[in-house]
Amino acid sequence: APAEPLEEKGQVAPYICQRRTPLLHHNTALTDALETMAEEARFCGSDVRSLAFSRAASVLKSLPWRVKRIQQLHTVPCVGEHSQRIIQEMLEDGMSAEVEQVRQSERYRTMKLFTKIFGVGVKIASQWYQRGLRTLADLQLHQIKLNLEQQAGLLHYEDLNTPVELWEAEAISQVVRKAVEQISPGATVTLTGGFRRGKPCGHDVDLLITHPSEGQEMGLLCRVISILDSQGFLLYHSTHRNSLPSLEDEELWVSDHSSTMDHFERCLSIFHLGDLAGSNQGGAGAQKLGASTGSGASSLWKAVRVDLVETPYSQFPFALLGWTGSRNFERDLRRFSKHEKKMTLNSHGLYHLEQKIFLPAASEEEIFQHLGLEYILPEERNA
Ligand code: TTP
Ligand code: MN
Ligand code: MN
Ligand code: MN
Repeated sequence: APAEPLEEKGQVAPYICQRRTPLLHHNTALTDALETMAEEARFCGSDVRSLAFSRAASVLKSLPWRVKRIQQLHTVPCVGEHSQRIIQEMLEDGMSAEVEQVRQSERYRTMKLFTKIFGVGVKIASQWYQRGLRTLADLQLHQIKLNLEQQAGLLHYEDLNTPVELWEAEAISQVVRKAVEQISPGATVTLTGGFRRGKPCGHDVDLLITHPSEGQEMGLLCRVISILDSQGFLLYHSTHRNSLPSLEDEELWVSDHSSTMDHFERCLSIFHLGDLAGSNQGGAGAQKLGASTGSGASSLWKAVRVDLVETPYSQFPFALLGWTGSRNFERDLRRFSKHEKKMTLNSHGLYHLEQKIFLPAASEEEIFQHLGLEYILPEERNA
């Protein structure tokens, strides 16, 4: 066995952003169980409980060794009593009766089914469950009113719940890049989200659009969307024009929502990934995009969720850091900034609350430096 790991001697840092969390780790069975509990708590509207399970799962992902005895966790932070009970059950029996009971419960299964519809959150799913709905067909039977987003989500339910592969994400990035360059040479398209963290597949494609001359990015997203639409790539899109407020307005940085604020122009869309019948090997996707005529057999094409975001160049490093995730990593990064550094961090910038100054950055590395944190690579942010 390797030397007794440091982590067993109380060396695990309390904040996720102070730790390296790889995609593949040593405690998958335990973290799957804890994440089921976190999801179940979220389905019940217990966000605090959900966060506790989520934090316990995150810390186990960062351990460079496999947990074999519960005593090994005594000096590891963020593992609460209930999480410890689940872990103990798993270590002793290879499974947790409590987790299995959740997984088989009608409520959990139904909530899972409904929240997997694009545009449906815990609140709506919960209402449907209360009304006695149990299947997707029940939505039609009960003539449930759906908004456009949810209608698209239901129509493409299967496709949107089939993982998006890296080659598909790259093919879509390339299509967007072509449209962007056509409108504004010099503008760039960056693949972010889970794929930037090294995930081989994901639930959507997250793309950031910017232009090196500040101001040139304005209106770009809107025009890109209209080109893509006219080229037949879009099955659904909805643009949110959150006009960018002046960052000089201090209220933005001191309010309760300052660290979750995201005022970028953005588009939630569903792409039509054409003719997948042939090869789906690396890189070949780009030429195949858009090749089908649309309403045909689902085996010939696939619907893929794409998030498009337009950002001014001066805010790009902050947007990149904010959109790379994971959500758990982002949450702790912002919590650390506020509580340990008296700074507000969001996808637009970093503001020192006591000195009342902005801390500009030209790269993610500089943001970590401002916060006094060691740089964590995107691949190490899979908390
Ligand atoms: P997601 O696309 O939801 O998650 P992901 O890319 O990590 O995982 P998956 O592979 O399943 O797609 O979110 C990516 C990041 O975008 C996440 O860290 C939070 C950020 N984000 C915002 O900053 N604002 C928003 O409104 C949304 C929806 C996401
Ligand atoms: Mn994503
Ligand atoms: Mn996304
Ligand atoms: Mn389809």
